[in-house]
Amino acid sequence: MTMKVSASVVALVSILLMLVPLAARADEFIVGDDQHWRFGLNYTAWAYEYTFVWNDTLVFKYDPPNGTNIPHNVVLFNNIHDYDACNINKSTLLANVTQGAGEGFRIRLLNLTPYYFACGIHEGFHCRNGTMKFTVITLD
Ligand SMILES: [Cu+2]
Repeated sequence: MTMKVSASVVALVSILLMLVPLAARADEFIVGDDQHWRFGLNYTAWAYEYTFVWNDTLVFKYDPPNGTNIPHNVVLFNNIHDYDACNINKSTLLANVTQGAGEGFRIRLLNLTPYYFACGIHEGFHCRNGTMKFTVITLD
């Protein structure tokens, strides 16, 4: 009996220890690093440089419209087909042109299915011609 309890405790502690690194991690990534969210940066290449795990946070930073800059937003596609084709009319708006200001627009990665991000400005022009699109696969 004593041996059985001890074995159970050891097993439980082992499981908890395995969970600790995941529970403890909640890294933040500024999309595009110091380049932020802008027309022309290759965000697919940017995303390849990192490994994203459950509960990490992406931060999209971009200036609100001020009369001279190029505004951006953040959209999410449901599937790779609409992502590949930059079908903005099939996407969901996550953050409008003003929400990237200040601390930026933040999204926690809580889905283990792929995320298909893009900028939806000018009916997909930024997505198609500005390489403002990237996929994130979140590991658990
Ligand atoms: Cu844009």
